[in-house]
Amino acid sequence: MPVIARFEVRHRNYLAPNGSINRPLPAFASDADLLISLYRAMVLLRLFDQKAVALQRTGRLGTYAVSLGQEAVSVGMASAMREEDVLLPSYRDNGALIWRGVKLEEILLFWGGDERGNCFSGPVHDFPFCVPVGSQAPHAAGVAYALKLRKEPRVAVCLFGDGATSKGDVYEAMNFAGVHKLPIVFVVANNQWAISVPLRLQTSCETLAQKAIAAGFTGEQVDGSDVVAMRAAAEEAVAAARNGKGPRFIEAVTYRLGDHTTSDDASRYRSADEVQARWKEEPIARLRAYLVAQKMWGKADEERLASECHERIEAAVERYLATAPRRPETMFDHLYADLPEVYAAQRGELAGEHDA
Ligand SMILES: Cc1ncc(C[n+]2csc(CCOP(=O)(O)OP(=O)(O)O)c2C)c(N)n1
Ligand SMILES: [Mg+2]
Repeated sequence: MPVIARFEVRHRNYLAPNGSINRPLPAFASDADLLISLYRAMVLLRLFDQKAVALQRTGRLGTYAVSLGQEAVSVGMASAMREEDVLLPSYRDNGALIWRGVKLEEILLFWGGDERGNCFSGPVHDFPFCVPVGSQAPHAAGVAYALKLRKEPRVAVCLFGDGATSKGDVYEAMNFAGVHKLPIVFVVANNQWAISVPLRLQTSCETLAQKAIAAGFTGEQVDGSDVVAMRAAAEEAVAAARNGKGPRFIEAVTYRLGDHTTSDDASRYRSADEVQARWKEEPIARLRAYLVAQKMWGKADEERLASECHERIEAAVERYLATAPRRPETMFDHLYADLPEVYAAQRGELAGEHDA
């Protein structure tokens, strides 16, 4: 029987785990300022995560999901977007939000249970954190459809995890995007785990990138612990989508070095040896090794960066803790243009109780 179709999936990597170069770097890597800004963003995110966990452990923050080990994914993606592009993040994409101008105290507010955190300082057209797994994918396809109808040269960037790739929402969104050649980039942060479910129980595919083939567009696998590779893949995919070439799919292969969230204890379902081995690949030490070898970065820079991050984080925490909670009756405020009588009564009751 004749072969009627053949497909291939490419893997992109530039920096080896020890910071040496595996293949010629993309053009942007000659811009030391850009590489350093990616490095700074990843370090800020890691230190901010540490502080957020400390706040949660001392009862001053709700559940929180760290990006430990996968900082390069959200930072690399966001760095290739334009302000007018639209970000549709999951709950683990703080790196992208911060890059796009969301304040640290706004992120803390949201995870502290205050919806005002979603009314953030990033682009107003960006979407809020999405906690229901994969449900941002159909939203993203809808956004991209609107951008195409309006003939606006903007791109929707949708981030989700490996677990989300088993959801109908993600397949449906990808299929729709392929049919209509929408300006959208789907990015899966394949961190090998969906809470306690390992990748081998998520799919029997060799790659997640190949899932794009069924939707009729290109899927690429990228070393998601190599921020240079993430940025390069993002640049190409965002440019293709902006230039009318339709959707792209990026599988960022990385590893979740931390617990799923502060409500999880990963030591109950995976070995310390597995985690230890993966620490050798993590993105921050990798880029630092490259920058130091190129004499772009040194010990004094590292110390200055640590103290700058520390000050910025502490100031944000102070502003967060000083924010007075909303009055409970405000929970009714954005439900209806005209609040039905039954809710108006409840609102009044709560307001009264609160004053009492
Ligand atoms: C629709 C839905 N089902 C279940 C959950 C509970 N849940 C929260 S995170 C998660 C795992 C998601 O894993 P993955 O997509 O790999 O993202 P990661 O947490 O690894 O970033 C699950 C099942 C949820 N939030 N939403
Ligand atoms: Mg995952």
